[in-house]
Amino acid sequence: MRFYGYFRSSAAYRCRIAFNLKGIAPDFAPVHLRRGGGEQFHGAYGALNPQHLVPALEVDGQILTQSLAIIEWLEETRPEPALLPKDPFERAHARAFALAIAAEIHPLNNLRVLGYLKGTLGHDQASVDTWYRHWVDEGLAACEALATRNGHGRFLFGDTPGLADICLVPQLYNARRFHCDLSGLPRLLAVEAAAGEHPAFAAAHPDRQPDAEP
Ligand SMILES: N[C@@H](CCC(=O)N[C@@H](CS)C(=O)NCC(=O)O)C(=O)O
Repeated sequence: MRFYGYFRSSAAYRCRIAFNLKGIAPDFAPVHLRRGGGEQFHGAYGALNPQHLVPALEVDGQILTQSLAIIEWLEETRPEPALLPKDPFERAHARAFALAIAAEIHPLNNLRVLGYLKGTLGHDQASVDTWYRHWVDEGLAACEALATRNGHGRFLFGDTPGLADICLVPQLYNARRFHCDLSGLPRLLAVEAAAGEHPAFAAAHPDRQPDAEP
């Protein structure tokens, strides 16, 4: 099993947490998203993932892409420990929370989107940062409300970590890098603190990856 990722990619970070929670350690193949115009576009990886995004997982002759699809595949092939609650309503809430991040916040602030705003449309860095923070602020405020209304326990949906927490922690890491104001998110920050004490989350942190850079 070979995992293609980049230390700062939050989508790859999600998968690393899931691998750690499931107790598996795939070989790691770094894909540098900035070097030489981005290794995601060229050479072997450019051909491996037609979307030119990380992560990807090579397993049993298959190439899996999209972090949530990779995590669902993991869940289906290695059900323990479970990453989704047992109750169908809770599962729907956990999936909705994960999608609120992975399908709503993250795509608007991806590297290629920020690059297009700055390079092609000619916005300056301050405008790009404003764009970034706008979608994070709005998106995380909604996540805080969802977590408060539907969640419970030490983690988002219970006392053990799951899919929603896996999406939350990397998004908060990104938000901090861009100096977003997180002060109105007490529930999310409490869950992040709980995750910080969990070895699966700690070991997945970008700073602890073999391709980490200052
Ligand atoms: N929805 C995809 C998003 C993947 C994605 O956007 N990856 C980013 C890094 S977090 C990337 O490879 N960006 C490269 C680029 O924008 O050129 C997933 O969840 O896997």
